[in-house]
Amino acid sequence: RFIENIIKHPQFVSGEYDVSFIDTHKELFDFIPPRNRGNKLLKYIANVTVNGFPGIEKTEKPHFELRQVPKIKGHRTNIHRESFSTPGDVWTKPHDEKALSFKQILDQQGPEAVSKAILGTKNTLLTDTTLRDAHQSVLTTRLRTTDMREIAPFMNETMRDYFSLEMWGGATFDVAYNFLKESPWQRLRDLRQLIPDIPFQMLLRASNAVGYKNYPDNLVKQFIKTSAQEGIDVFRIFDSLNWLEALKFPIETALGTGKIVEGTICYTGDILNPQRSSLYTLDYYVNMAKELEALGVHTIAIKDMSGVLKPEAAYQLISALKQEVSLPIHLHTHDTTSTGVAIYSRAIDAGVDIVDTANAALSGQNSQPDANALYYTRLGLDRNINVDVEANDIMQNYWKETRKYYTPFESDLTTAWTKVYDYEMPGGQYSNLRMQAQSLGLGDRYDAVLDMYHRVNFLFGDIVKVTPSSKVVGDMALFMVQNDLDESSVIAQGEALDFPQSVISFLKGEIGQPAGGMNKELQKVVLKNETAISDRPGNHLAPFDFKEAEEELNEKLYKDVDMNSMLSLGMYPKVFREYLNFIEDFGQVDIIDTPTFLYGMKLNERIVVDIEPGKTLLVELTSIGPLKENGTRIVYFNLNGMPEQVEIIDNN
Ligand code: 3PY
Ligand code: ZN
Repeated sequence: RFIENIIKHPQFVSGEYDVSFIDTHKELFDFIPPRNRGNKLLKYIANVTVNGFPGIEKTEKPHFELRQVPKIKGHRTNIHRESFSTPGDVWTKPHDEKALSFKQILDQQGPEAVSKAILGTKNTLLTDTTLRDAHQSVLTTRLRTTDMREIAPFMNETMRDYFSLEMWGGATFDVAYNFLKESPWQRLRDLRQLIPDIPFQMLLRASNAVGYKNYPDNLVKQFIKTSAQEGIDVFRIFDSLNWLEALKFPIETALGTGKIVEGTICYTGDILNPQRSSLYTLDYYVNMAKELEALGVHTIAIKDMSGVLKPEAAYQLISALKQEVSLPIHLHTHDTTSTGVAIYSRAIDAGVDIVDTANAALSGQNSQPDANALYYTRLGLDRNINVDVEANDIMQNYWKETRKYYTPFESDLTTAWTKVYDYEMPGGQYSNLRMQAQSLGLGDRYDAVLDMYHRVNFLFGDIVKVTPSSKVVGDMALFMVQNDLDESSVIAQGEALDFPQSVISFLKGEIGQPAGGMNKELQKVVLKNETAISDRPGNHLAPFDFKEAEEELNEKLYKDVDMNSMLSLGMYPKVFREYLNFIEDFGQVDIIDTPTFLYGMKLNERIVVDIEPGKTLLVELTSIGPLKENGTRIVYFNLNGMPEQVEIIDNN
């Protein structure tokens, strides 16, 4: 790198150098790995202590109780499994060390063997979403890897019978870089190491991968391959318009990895109410499931992202699917209306194979239903779920305390909300849209925005609403409320209006084709002279240039450029570059405990940071200097007993 830095230097290239060239150009040494991690860490702590954390109102660091981290050894000796040997007991399959977990079946016998094993299980299986959708829904995706790592060995031990842990994908990828300043790839690697026995599941937004727009085919393909290599076992693949054409390519690619591919159908409308829609009928869902089965997927998921599936609809839908397709059926819902457990219970009556639950402490509201609540609901009935209720109770204590760290990121959907049946809005969107409305000065008209969200859905021809199509509906609703438009005036005045970019993109066909086709009148006024596409957006995108990405990263990274970094740059160029700059300034902050990461330190507080195995830093904040004229402050620490100081800009 040193030689490369010299020969690429503009002054060297132009021949304008002399013997002092190396001494006077410090940047030539930029290949040296960043040293002094301790000092960078202090800089981060000083900065968050003085300036606060984005999205958190600046307060004194709250007091948190010491968190009990359950240990496997203690657990094994403390818990008497014999106490489960009563009728209706979930342990129809005793926790036998010799019994293969689904991870072991997958690794040893392949994905088809997993499908068969699922179908051969008497009870309904579980996917735990605590590490992905649960915190995405109730804590705005802010759960940090360090808080997952602590409890991971216990999860591995006590959730061994689960079908999978959903722990990656969806919004977790960009939020990790953007807000938590940590690498999602590192999360995957760390957890994989700590949880070797349970399949890892990710949510893949078809060709939008883990982003909000269609990516070039070569980028999507490589992303799927690398995710599989890094530890993903189950790809839950959905398209935000349920468009089969968009699902084929990522499904075929994922099938090529030898992992489990879950063909996913987003549930929309209401099969119990034929007046609601002529599109989303029972036949529509059964047909789509058959089409997915024909593509060779291993399981079928019904993804009720907004929590609008009613218990009786779940019964009818799962019954029909169990009859018409021969694959395991996996049901996902959100507890927004508070009917989640009832939905799953009826789905179990209908023979559903797997359902998605979360740990009690991160369940309910707009998250998934609690696993233990479902277990107790099913007691005395023929089919229950495979769950260790006692282990879940122990984990609940851990998650309950952990959740308190993230209070500022709590969703405001804290109560049951049956209005979601009308609005059909994914739970995660509710708070985001409210924030968007506030930033546009529409905070006091939020009810009008919600109502417009419902109307825009029908203006668009009644579409599936989930990332990213849900954002298009939200953006259009805000635009129409802001400009006092309704369904007819938006068409009448449309030629003269500048529509939001996401709406233009949707009507151009860039996120795909909705089940009922586009609203042609609207399309005409929104697109003006531009033309729409009706085939796969990937057909129109130039391939991603991996070579160029490698060259750019070579300049920035202090290690060999790996595929993970190139993929991150390809999907999130701005976010990833900012992350690299942050790391340059503050080092690897994922090793800091969450209270300190979010709230900084109190005066005279001491913390311990494990910087690497066997290397610990003892940090004490000793004082904060006065504000200087240049807007900076000196913050004083003891680092392993030695005085240290860092200067930071005070942004207050
Ligand atoms: C996501 O795409 O992140 C979702 O959770 C959709 O439901
Ligand atoms: Zn979900």
